[in-house]
Amino acid sequence: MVLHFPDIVEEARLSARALKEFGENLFNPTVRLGVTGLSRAGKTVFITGLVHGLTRGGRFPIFEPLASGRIARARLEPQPDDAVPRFDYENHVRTLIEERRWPHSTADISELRLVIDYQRRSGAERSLTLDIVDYPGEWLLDLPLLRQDYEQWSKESLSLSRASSRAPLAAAFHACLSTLEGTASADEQAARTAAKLFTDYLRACRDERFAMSLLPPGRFLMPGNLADTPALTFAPLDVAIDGSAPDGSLWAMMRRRYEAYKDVVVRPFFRDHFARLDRQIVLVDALAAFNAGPEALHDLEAALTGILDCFRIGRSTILSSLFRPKIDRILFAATKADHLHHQSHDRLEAVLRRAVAKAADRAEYAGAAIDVVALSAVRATREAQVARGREKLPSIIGTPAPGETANGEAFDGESEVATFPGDLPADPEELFNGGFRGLSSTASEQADFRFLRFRPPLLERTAEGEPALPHIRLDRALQFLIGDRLQ
Ligand SMILES: Nc1nc2c(ncn2[C@@H]2O[C@H](COP(=O)(O)OP(=O)(O)OP(=O)(O)O)[C@@H](O)[C@H]2O)c(=O)[nH]1
Ligand SMILES: [Mg+2]
Repeated sequence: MVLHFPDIVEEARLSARALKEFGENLFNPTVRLGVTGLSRAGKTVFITGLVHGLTRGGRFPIFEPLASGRIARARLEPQPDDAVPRFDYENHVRTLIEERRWPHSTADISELRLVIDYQRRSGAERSLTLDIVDYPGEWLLDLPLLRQDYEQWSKESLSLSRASSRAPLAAAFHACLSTLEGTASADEQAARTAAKLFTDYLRACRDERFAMSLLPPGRFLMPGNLADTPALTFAPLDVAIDGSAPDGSLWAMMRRRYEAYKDVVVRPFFRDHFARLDRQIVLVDALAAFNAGPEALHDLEAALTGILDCFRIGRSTILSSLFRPKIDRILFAATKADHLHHQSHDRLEAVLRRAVAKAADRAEYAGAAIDVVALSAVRATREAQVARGREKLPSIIGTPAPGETANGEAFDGESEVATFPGDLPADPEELFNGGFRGLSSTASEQADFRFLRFRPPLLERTAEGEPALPHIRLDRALQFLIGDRLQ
């Protein structure tokens, strides 16, 4: 493998920091847990539910250290990284519990430190520090760019944009592309127009209706303070994969900016965040993909493979085995399982397992344990059997958010409804080969291929304050992610 100079510098920085953290870890055992997922996957709700449950002694029967009473308490403490925004936990709890609204979208990285005081199985009193890092999955999907040069990336992203499901969304960009000549002289306006149309295409792919998952460069859709910088003003061009860009050409300009994107965005993310994680949970809104159809599901599968490859990239591109990225457990979680009756939860897990299977084999080989769970971090529904004629249908009951509609009825955000959410197929293959026609309980011709959005649950206050938020299988996730560190 050829190591480029930036990689060597990167390696030195990583090693220095890893050594420092190794020393700190000896005195103060710490687990850095990465929480990621594409936008709207459920990251903010997951962290809020998890921290709320841990700090208030929620019902976590499968999380052994808590269930067996060995956890004395969990408390928030100031986080270690001064330059990373704090996860706005208190506000999110208030929004969920008092306003019964879901928290707003959060486009940036954030962090929260939780200290868990517990008793070892041997009886000794200990503390484990859990640093939870919430970062957008779009950033993670950028990591493969580190292995690609501009020409390779152009070829790959153009061929993706020409695939049948995406080509209609990329029509305007393709029209622009056909007017561009890579060897023509560099032109700022041409670069800006191409970058804008390329971004529009990426945004259209992400649209809920299509729910496509594979969209690097991720920062194009969430530019933050990099908006309008040259590092975000480039697009793929039809150029020879082994050719070289003439000086002063549009191609050379795009190429330089693509490299700048890696320097300004991707490498710092790898160094400052990704390489420091010990454990990782990847949240997936699999239900949205099911409802968008098999193409979205294949897209999701490709994105999951890409994500798992990122964990491998980390391992294989870093020189020293001592300081390589250390993620040793990866959990894939299908979120929002409360949209289904519990009879379908195992099926939801089976589909996700099928989607990560191929890639998981390889990551396991690379030394990380992988598991899959279907969960709901904040459960918004209850279950009931609803009679329809002679049949009893396994249904869910919840309060649809104001403005939601079903079968022509608009909901006011106050009244509860019972709906039959539909079953997932017993055989996951049906979802992948298109045999499955969506879960919506409305007739397929009027289905808008998505679920009713329910409000967060109404909680009764008790004498000790608010009760823990209800959830589904959050305890199983915790047991896998940190159970072994609390023995
Ligand atoms: N019913 C239900 N809905 C959920 C659950 N978790 C998330 N949602 C829904 O999914 C939406 C997105 O959840 P967030 O936690 O904000 O997702 P995110 O990944 O942080 O999204 P970004 O900040 O936009 O990247 C919420 O607004 C809810 O509508 C859950 O456990 N149950
Ligand atoms: Mg969020």
